[in-house]
Amino acid sequence: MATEKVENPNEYGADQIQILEGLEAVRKRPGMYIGSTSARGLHHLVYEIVDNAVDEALAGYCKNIEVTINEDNSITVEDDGRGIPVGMNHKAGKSALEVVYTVLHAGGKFGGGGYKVSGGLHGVGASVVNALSTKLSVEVYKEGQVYGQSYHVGKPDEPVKIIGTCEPEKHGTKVTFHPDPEIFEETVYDYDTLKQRLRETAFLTKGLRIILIDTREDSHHRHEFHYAGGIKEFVTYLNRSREALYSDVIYCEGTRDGVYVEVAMQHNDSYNDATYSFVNNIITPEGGTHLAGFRNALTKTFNAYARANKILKDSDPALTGDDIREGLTAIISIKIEEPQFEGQTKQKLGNSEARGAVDSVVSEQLTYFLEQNPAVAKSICEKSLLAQRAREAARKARDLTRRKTALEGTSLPGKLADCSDKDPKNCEIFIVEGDSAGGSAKTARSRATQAILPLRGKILNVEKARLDKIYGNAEIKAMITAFGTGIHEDFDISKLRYDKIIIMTDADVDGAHISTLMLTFLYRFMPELIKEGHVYLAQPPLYKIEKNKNVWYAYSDEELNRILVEIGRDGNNKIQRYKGLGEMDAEQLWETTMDPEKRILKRVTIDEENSSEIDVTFTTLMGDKVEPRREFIEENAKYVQNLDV
Ligand code: 28F
Repeated sequence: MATEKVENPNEYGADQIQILEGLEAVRKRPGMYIGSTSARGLHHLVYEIVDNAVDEALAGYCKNIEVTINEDNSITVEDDGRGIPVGMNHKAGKSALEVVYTVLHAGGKFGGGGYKVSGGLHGVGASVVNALSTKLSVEVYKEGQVYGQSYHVGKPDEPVKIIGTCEPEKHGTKVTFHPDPEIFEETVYDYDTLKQRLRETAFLTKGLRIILIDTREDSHHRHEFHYAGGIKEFVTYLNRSREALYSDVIYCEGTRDGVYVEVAMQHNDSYNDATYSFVNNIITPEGGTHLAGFRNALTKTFNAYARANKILKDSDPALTGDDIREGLTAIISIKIEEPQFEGQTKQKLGNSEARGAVDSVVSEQLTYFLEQNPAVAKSICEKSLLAQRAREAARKARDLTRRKTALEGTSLPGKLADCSDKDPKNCEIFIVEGDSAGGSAKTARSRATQAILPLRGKILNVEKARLDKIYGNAEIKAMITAFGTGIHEDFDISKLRYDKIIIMTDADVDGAHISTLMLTFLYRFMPELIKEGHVYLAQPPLYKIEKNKNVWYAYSDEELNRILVEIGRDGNNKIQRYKGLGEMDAEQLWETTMDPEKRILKRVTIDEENSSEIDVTFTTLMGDKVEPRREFIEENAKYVQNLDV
């Protein structure tokens, strides 16, 4: 039963054995506690510790949290809260501090049974972080004393003791941990990943200041996040690359049935719904009862307002939720004692009381806001009416295509060179920029399993177009019919005709732009294809190197240099820089980019926990505002070198 040798049974009671077994369980199945042991899990360690400090902030005692990436990739988190209690916990027979860091808390403050729910343990993860760290040390500042304890792989080196003194006014907790490289596949922290998450945490906890510092060599950074307006400022941030429809951010707040509800929203001139919901500061990518309550309140309240003010006549059909949410950016954030997460990935809130609480708070306060701000109310109603008409036109266009396909059978687009294998699992489709590259790809392909769909020129920017126009676009129609899945409410991933959708564009500025337009379309209209891992980017080579009848291909400048060093850089190499796919003949295209045995493909992924940031990226890159785009590209130059401003 015990996994530890016990020298003296009087020193180690049953409690301790259980603790060791608990931490052993964490090391055996780390995925159960932090989701994964990839880079994602590595970053989760930071969030677990920060969450504890945030809880102290929510309790009203902590105002500042500082997160430091140390030179050796260990992490230090310090807060100015009350400090974890250090006194004796009589039940456990040791300091409360030691209990927090060594006992695997089964339930914790917010329940959840010790299992990972939607990316967090809700402030009970200190012992988990400890179990997954080679070394961890914690210090508590209280009344001029510094208390401390250190651990190796979760086991205390010594009991909690006073290790020094500090200013009598100083109070708080500081933790440093070294993630165990035997557990994690990746032990290098990514500054931007932490930055995005900590910014989001600061938005969700108004007034809290979070400072992130990178002290590693060659990557000194510092960011400070502090939002007095909380989620109101979150909405302003999300809309910063869009034109807002009105200047106010609408804000509702209240507590019902023990559920604390906060909602902030603002419409912009785009056509997308960018609503993000959170429970206890954790994003719920699949929504749930809180989101349902919000949507119900929104639809009900706007219809009531539009009818009462004769914006909708008695004979007009009601506005749908989709109409009202066109161009809406919203944050719904609730705090609840015992969240119940449902669905396969446990990302959907199930508590029924949350539905009523959000509905009631939003209905009441939104009704009041609309009465007080008739100009804002009118502009939202008018945008919704336009959306209603566009949706009606789009529906007619779609019905027409549906009827057509019913009559003529599934007619695939004329430009598509389909593959002969009928089992989608074996099949892939290349979306190719330009007719000439399309021609080479058609010659090069393996006919049985590879289909080619050439697109002419730049595809429509769906970020700037309404549904009726989008459905009318020939290139988009061709893709939708080729994929076979349908779209929106008709979308059915089981009808997908290809396992891989491969975007193949030139390795230059225009090619990067076309890939981004394609990804924008897929992200907005068929996100499931990306989430399920069906979307890829082909990687054509940048250079061809020839020497003595031998041929090498290089996919980056570094690779070119490596090859040149290997084969000797002399007058006998002939280096060719590819400008576009069209410059390769069919054989070269096959060898370098299409042959499943040799090619490089990049799979496109969505980190759902970061979805608000992905949304900001797309609107910034594809939207109308030039200045935020320029800034974004400057800041992210290393990632988006190829995008034109
Ligand atoms: C760098 C990470 O973990 N900060 C924390 C507190 C404060 C209290 C607390 C934490 C007591 C026994 C559960 C203090 N005084 N930062 C942190 N600050 N935990 S974690 O209490 C935890 C309970 O077990 C605290 C009075 N009440 C609570």
